[in-house]
Amino acid sequence: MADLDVVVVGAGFTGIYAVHALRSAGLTVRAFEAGEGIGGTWFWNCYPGARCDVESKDYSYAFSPELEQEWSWSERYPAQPEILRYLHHVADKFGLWPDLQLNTRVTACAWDADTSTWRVTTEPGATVTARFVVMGVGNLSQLHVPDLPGLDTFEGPWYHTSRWPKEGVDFSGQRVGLIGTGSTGIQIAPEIAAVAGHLYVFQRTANFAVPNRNRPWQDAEERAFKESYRDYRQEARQSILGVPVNGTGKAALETPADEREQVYRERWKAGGGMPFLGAFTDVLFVREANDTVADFMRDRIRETVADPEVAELLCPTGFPVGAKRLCQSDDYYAMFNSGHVTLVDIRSAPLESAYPGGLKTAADSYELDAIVFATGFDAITGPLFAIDIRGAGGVTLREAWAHGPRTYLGVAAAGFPNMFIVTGPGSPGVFSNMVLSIEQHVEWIRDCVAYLTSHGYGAVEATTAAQDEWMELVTGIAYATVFPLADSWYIGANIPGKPRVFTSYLGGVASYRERCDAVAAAGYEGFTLAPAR
Ligand code: N01
Repeated sequence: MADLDVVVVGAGFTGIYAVHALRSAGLTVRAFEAGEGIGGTWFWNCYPGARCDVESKDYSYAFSPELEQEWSWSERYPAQPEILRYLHHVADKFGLWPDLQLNTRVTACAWDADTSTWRVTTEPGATVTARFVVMGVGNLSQLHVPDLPGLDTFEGPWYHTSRWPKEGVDFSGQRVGLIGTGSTGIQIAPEIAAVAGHLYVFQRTANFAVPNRNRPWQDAEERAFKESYRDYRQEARQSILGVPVNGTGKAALETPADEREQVYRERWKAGGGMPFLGAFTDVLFVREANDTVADFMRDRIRETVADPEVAELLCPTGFPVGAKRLCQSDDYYAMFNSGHVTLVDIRSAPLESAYPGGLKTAADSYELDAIVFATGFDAITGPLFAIDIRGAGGVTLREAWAHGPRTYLGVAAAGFPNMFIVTGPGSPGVFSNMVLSIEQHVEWIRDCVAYLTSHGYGAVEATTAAQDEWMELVTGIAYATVFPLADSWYIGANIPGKPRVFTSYLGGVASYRERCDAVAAAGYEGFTLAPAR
């Protein structure tokens, strides 16, 4: 008999809700969390400026109307400390702490076919058995520090944004080098610039950023969304991205240029990325339509940045808007108008090495007191591969996915019975409001486990045929869009040697939910169910 019904790996938004949902279904469950606190991505990414780019009214659990009503978000886009406070509140309210085990990294999971259980090993070597494992490891938890020659000789401190010191860092008056201009780099740069003596931003690829227009919620706004929360959540479930977006319903290429410009201007004024991506029906499917957004955004950069050469360097080219995560900032571009901020183009003169006093590019040397890496993550598969997962016949997940991840519905993988992945490859995951997708996955997994238990089954495994069919669908949809047209982490392009495959389901959260529900209603079609031993 297994020690537990379910082991959950991670105590972020997934692990916290999984413990609550599975426990409420009468299962014994424990979440193991490597960090010394709960919160997952919001625990680790505590760098200055860390803030969610999905509105707080959306980026929150929907499972409890009471929670929804009692919690007050202070701002439109929640900052990292507030999200962490919210998650603590959830853990307190639902009494989850006894089943959230912190400071415990899961290092290995091995399937035992004789007993239909997983043997889960945690650092420093304790083991526990469970009927099921739920991977709530997140998509962006395995950080990436580029292999930079000489970094060990650098005499100052260096930091990765995803392991920011909890006590903070004082950059007052210092010369700071920031490498990376993705969502993270764009968020942290103005915060560093506000105190540093000089900030050097090392940019390899310019990125699109739209204004946040962050602000406190007005009482009347909060009252309004709380009054209609049930309907609003339902609307979110029926959307594409998991957030209701007010699109025009028209194609950009069939809209007169002045009308299109007006739509973009309104959205620029209102702030937020999703309204841009959802403004017209063809923006994410037709490159020429996407170019109309890109041109508009490049014009805003040129309008904001005083030095025309710097402005041109900051103008993204070569990939569609949204194909790399659309960044949000109210002050990133304007920051380059300060005399103490320098944009260093490492596309034309690559970063070569660190030396005791700073960083060296092919063109110049930069004397620095500190270096900040905002260089992202070995995304999606990285956090799963960090665990030695061995399924049927001892095959590792790494071996099974050597040419890229393969799943059925994003939640299960052939060869790995009784293992569920939350917001993994093959799901809408990173292309959706994560909290909404997490709740949908966790509830589907809870219902699946309940079904197996009540029908006398002990094991569930995706068939290879169902998995192949699903991945073909996922790939077919993805390559009909502009998303695979960028060298992004979505496609694995940011990690040298990683297979370049696009594995997110882009059909939208509504159709995805429908399919998952249909599979369940048909007695878990596409899965092999084995009797309990
Ligand atoms: O990471 P990234 P991130 N030499 O991979 C550069 C979420 N998020 O942490 O583009 C020099 O996007 C790299 O350059 P290039 C969100 O989903 C959300 O910023 O590869 N540069 C790029 O500029 C996001 O997409 C929020 O040429 C190197 C940067 O580092 C995801 O997290 C906030 C390099 C990495 O950008 C990841 O964002 C923050 C090298 N060797 C994050 N290697 C919000 O909700 C990499 N780079 C607002």
